[in-house]
Amino acid sequence: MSHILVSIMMGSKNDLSVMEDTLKTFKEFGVGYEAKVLSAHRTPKETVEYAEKLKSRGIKVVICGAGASAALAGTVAAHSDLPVLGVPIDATCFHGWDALLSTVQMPPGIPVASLAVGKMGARNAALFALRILALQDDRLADKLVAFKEEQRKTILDTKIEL
Ligand code: RP5
Repeated sequence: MSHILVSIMMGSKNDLSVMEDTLKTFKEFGVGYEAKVLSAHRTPKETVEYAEKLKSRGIKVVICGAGASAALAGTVAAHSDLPVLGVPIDATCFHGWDALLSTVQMPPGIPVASLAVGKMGARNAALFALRILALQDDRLADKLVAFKEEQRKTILDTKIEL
């Protein structure tokens, strides 16, 4: 795989069943990533240390998936200047509402771009990050155009038979 440009963080190994769609999308597009389990609440010191080093290591975008009182994306955004995308995960009796509000409702000054709850958000977080990277990578931009066209054709070719 190519040079690591993206960091995919998650608050628990249990988030991988959702976040795997993010990893798979980068694989599909041949973009290098690393995946890391770190928790804003359970490993606060290590999370900050990791976030602070991301930019100097050449990482361009960070994606954070977390459930419950999801502070991971906000914490990483506070300790890094990189674009941070948050994926709220359904991990409690509130079915992701708690994580969505924790992720999306950042105080002005520390931006986090929140995606949809769950697998839709995990997939779109990767596609959004790819669009950011494609601003400086024409080959990747071409791949995204081809992907969109393929998606369009799949919808138009769909036959409904009863
Ligand atoms: C969050 O708490 C994690 O992101 C996870 O979604 C949720 C529950 O974690 P586990 O108890 O399943 O490890 O920090």
